[in-house]
Amino acid sequence: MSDLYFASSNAHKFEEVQRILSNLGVNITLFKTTLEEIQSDSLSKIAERKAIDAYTKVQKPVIVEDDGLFIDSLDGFPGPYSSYIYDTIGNKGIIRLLENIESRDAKFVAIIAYCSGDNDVQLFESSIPGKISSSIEKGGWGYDPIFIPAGESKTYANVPNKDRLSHRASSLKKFSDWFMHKH
Ligand code: ITT
Repeated sequence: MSDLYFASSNAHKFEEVQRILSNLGVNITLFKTTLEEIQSDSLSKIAERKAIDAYTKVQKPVIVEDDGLFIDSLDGFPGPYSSYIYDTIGNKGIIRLLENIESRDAKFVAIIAYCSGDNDVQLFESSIPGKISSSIEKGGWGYDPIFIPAGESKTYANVPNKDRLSHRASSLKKFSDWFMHKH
C-alpha cells in the first residue's frame, strides 16, 4: 500500500496510471469511487473539484485525472462532456457526427489534479494532437478505437506504445517530476 491514492470510477484509466507512474517510481493505490463532476466548460475546474471531492472521501493525499477529447470541426465538442457523450452516443455517434466532414483533427487532453488537503490543488495538464479515424477499430477502451495520435497510423486501441505517447503519460510525467521533487 502507498500513501498516495488515485480516485476514479474507471478501472482502465487506473491500470494505465498505475503502470506509467510505477515506471516513474511513484506507487499509488486505487480508491474506487464515483467523483463529483461539475458542469463546466473548463476541464481544469472539473479536475479541481474532482480532487477536492476525492480528498474529502479519502482523507489522504490523492490524485484524480480528468480527460477530454476535443474535435476541431465540432468546435471542441465533446471536450468537458466526453464522459457523458461516450456513455450516450458513443464512438458510433462521434463517427456519425463527422460524416462528410473533411477535417478530422482532434486532441486528447489530460489533467492530473493533486490534493493533500493542506494547500491548493495542483494541476498538471498535457494534450496530444491527433485525428478521428473513419471507422471504429477493435480493442482498447473508451475513445481508444477512434483516436489516432499524430504521427501514428493506428488508433490508441492498436498503437504498440500508448503508455509512452499518450495525453495521460505526459501529464503524469509533469506530475511525477513535481511530486518527486516535493518528497
Ligand atoms: P473518472 O471516474 O476518473 O472521472 P471517467 O471515465 O468519468 O472516470 P473522464 O471524465 O476523465 O473519466 O474521461 C472522459 C471520457 O474520456 C471517458 O469516457 C473516458 O472513458 C474517456 N477517456 C479518457 N482517457 C481515455 C483514453 O486514454 N482512451 C480512451 N478513452 C479515454
